[in-house]
Amino acid sequence: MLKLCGVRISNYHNKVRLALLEKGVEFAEDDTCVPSQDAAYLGRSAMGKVPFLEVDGRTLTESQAICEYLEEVYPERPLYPQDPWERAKVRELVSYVELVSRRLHKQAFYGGTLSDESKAQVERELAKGLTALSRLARFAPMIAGERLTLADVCAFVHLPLVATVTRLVLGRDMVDELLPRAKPYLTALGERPAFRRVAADRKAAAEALRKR
Ligand SMILES: N[C@@H](CCC(=O)N[C@@H](CS)C(=O)NCC(=O)O)C(=O)O
Repeated sequence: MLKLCGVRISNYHNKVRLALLEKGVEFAEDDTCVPSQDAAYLGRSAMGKVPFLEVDGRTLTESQAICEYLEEVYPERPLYPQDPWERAKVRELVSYVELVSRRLHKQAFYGGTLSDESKAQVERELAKGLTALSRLARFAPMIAGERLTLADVCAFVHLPLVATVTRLVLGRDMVDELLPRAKPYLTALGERPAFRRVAADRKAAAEALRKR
């Protein structure tokens, strides 16, 4: 039995959770695992991060590695196309923006301050990434074409977060400005049962955190 460990406010955790749900893979969950540098925790997650997947007593970290593993072991409801080129194009679509925007989290969520220079650099890189994404994204109706892929899963968990942090730190919603087609697409995606469920659970987890 698989067990997904992490927290439901994490976009990476939600990426794996959505992949599991959309693929129809049975899994257990421990949504109380918070990142930690304790030795015991590091034995389960070498970087001390979430999420990680427990598989028969072994653990696997890194959301992308986990999703690729799931794809190989549970190919029945694929989240990648068959064609190698199209598969690569799905991977390309998930590469451009999220990690860059993460550099804004320190100021957006953790009370830190970024220098104007750092902010300007992130803003420039994000503008490039979002513009590139707007060139490649098909929205037909899914981001890579007709069928749901892991790129949609990633878009759903990452793009709203990018929008939030750019609004909070840079004073502009860069997703709305540079990828305006994302909004109706994300709304439609959010109507799929698995996506609706993960979004509702993320909201509940965020509210619970605020009340603490
Ligand atoms: N590349 C990793 C990133 C995981 C990650 O950064 N998770 C965050 C929570 S959203 C975390 O555990 N942060 C704690 C830390 O950086 O120590 C993945 O894709 O799984």
